[in-house]
Amino acid sequence: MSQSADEALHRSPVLGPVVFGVLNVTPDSFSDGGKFADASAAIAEGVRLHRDGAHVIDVGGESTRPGAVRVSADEECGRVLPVIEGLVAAGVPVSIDTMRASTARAAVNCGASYVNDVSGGLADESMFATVAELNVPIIVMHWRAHSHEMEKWAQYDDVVMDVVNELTLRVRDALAAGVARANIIVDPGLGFAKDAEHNWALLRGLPRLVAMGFPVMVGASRKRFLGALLADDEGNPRDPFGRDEATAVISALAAERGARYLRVHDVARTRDALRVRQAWITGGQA
Ligand code: PMM
Repeated sequence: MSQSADEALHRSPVLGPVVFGVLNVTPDSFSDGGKFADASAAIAEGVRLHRDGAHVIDVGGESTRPGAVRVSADEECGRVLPVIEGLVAAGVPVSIDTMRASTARAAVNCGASYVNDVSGGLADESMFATVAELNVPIIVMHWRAHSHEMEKWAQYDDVVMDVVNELTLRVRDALAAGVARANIIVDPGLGFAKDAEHNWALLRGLPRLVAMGFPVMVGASRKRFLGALLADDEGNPRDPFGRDEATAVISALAAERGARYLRVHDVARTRDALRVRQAWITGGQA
């Protein structure tokens, strides 16, 4: 997608947010792990998500689920680069979900047009300088620690204020490294060193994140706090695939409160929810 097309999409309150379709090329992601470990199956899934209405496919080769251990850079690149090449060849815009500058560079060289760094530049000190040089948009997510130890960092005074303050520091470092202001997207990082209460507070406080002055991405899709919300009478959490309607509702509500990017697994349901919102705004006019 060209920069101008993307801008047209994410600046219009009527057309609504840019939708990123999640494509985890990992054996162990919490909701879709293992399904797309083979490159051709992953490419076919990315093309399907694009047809469902994803503007961009977010390709990740390293699981970030709570407790996950890291994979090597070679392993990560071996997983994602063939998939990115295949999607780009099929005309599908791609984002690379990585914490490594070297993987980001290789992915952009293969045609990826966004870098999605869940560590907000903290895991690899050369990430921001690399992205500045590559001159692509970067999602700077709020993050405190790697997945194997993030749960012990889920402590906040006022989670919205703390996340805004910490993201402000990350953005400051990105700008200092030469990342263009127009290339910065921020993300509260739902579920990353956050429990359910923190996630709901961040969604409720979304306008305070929007007030930072950067487009905001929300990634609530299939996350554990939705499983807990939708638990059965015995308290068993809803399984990840049963969380897609809840995710779609969050997509519409988040768009209403100013989110400009949504990262979801079930693109079709989110696009439907956004169409309902659009019809609501326009009174049903096309
Ligand atoms: N969540 C996950 C992975 N990458 N990227 C951004 N920007 N925001 C998120 O909330 C986010 C992310 C974890 O979810 P997954 O295992 O379903 O990909």
